[in-house]
Parts: sequence; structure tokens; C-alpha cells
Amino acid sequence: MARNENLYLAILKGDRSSVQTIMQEAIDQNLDVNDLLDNSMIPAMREMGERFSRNEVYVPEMLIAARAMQAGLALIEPILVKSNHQPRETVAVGTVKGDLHDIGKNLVAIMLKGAGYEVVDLGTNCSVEKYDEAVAAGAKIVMCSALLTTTMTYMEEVVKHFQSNNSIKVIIGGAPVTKKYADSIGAYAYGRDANEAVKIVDRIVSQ
Ligand code: B1M
Repeated sequence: MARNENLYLAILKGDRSSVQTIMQEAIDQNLDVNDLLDNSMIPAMREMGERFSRNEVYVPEMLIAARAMQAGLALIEPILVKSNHQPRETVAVGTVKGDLHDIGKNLVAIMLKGAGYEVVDLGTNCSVEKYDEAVAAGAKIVMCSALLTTTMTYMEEVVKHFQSNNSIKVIIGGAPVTKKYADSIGAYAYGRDANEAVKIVDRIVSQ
């Protein structure tokens, strides 16, 4: 479907209240919120990154855009999460140590909840110890997100940490991460986006 130009521009401008108004109208009109997410909201964040790379915007603008995006996500979360399933498996989700980006990680958590999983959201800046706590609490699947080339390398530490425990599967993802990188560090799997991440978890659970 076509991009919703008003929503796209409102996120770029970091205009939180316009984002909320547009999203609420979309919800009231029963529009496809997945379509808004994929074709308007995520592309706006991508464009923000391009502008940052070209030094056209700086960290404060990125932060304001992120807040507008999170406000929109909060409104559609109940729709994305709507699920009839009983919780079927506990999954830990966190952004790795040194990394504060959480929108992609939040999306992964929302989609997992929508698929009926019990999600332990560890937040950002997760050390191995933090993932360990979730495993001790029953998580068998550990999902690591990273948005920086400098922090994705920490995923190798997480993978190594759980290597001796065959029952724990580490799945990784995030903008700079690739399947090649996942294979090179011995991660169980790489998820390109939040939907793919859920499919991987579904596959593990159905095995
Ligand atoms: Co940052 N930032 N940022 N930033 N930021 C990027 C990532 C960057 C690419 C911008 C750029 O230069 N073009 C760049 C990284 C460059 C690099 O490493 N190669 C960058 C930089 C440099 C920085 C700082 C270092 C800037 C500075 O301080 N000088 C700094 C680092 C802070 C830190 O973390 N220690 C920084 C800070 C910030 C803000 C705090 C201002 C803000 C984050 C706010 C927040 O998250 N609450 C921010 C933002 C907003 C961005 C961009 C613009 C948008 C990120 C985003 O939310 N995208 C980003 C540009 C970009 O990504 N193109 C950028 C939307 C989101 C839905 O996508 O998270 O990729 P994403 O998630 C996708 C997939 O990747 C996947 O699923 C999602 C789609 O369904 N996915 C998974 C994600 N995790 C997954 C896990 C999985 C599976 C799939 O399984 C486990």
C-alpha cells in the first residue's frame, strides 16, 4: 500500500501529537496498522538515519523522531499483540551491551507477544549477566538486537556464553547484522525483521 505521507512526515519532524492523532484515526477507521508500520513508520526512521549520515540532522532530532515513533507504536501495540494463544514459551529479548536503540527490539517483543509467547523484555544495554537472569527464570530462547557496528560484536560474547548449554538458542538481529555474521559467530539464527524473528521462534518451538 502507498505511504501515508502525513504520518511519514510527522515522524520525521518528531511531531508526537500528530503521530498520535493520525494513528488514532487509522485505528478508528480500522485501517491496516501493519501497513502503516511497514510503509510509513519504519521508512521514516530509515530516512532519519540517512539524514543523520548526511549531517542534516543530529542526535536530538533522531531522539525526538524516535519518541514520536514510540508514541505511535504504543497506540497500535494492543492491535499487534491481539492473540488468542496461551503463552507457549518464554523468550528473552534485549538490546546488547553499549547499545541504547530499542525500537526494533520493541517491535520484536510486540510481535512475539502477538504470537502468544511470554516475553521477558530486558531493555537495552544488556550484558551477558542480564540474559543469564532471564535464562535462570526459564527462557530457552535469547533474542539479541544491535543497531551499531560497534555493539553487534558483543553478540559473539552472548553466543559463546551459552554455547555449552545446548538447550539455549541465541537469535540475533538488527540493522547492521547479517546472516553471514550470525553464522560466523555461531548464533542459532538471524532474523531480518521482527516477523522473521517470530517465524524462527515458531520453528524452534515446533521442533
Ligand atoms: Co542511532 N544510529 N545512534 N539513535 N539511530 C543509527 C543506528 C545509525 C545507522 C544512523 C546513521 O548513522 N545513519 C548509526 C549507526 C551507524 C553504525 O553503527 N554503522 C547510529 C548512531 C551512530 C548513533 C549514535 C552513536 C549517535 C551519536 O551519539 N553520535 C548513538 C548511539 C547511542 C547508543 O546506542 N549507545 C545513537 C543514538 C540514537 C538515539 C538515542 C538518538 C535514537 C534511538 C532511540 C531509541 O531507539 N529509543 C537513534 C535512532 C532513532 C537511530 C535511527 C535513525 C533509527 C533506528 C530505528 O529505530 N529504526 C538509526 C538509523 C537506521 O536504523 N537506519 C540510527 C527503526 C527500527 C524499527 O528499525 O531497529 O533496525 P531497527 O529494527 C528492524 C530490524 O533491524 C529488525 O527488526 C526491525 C524491523 O522489524 N531487528 C531485529 C531489530 N532487532 C532485531 C532482533 C532480532 C530480529 C530482528 O532478533 C533478535
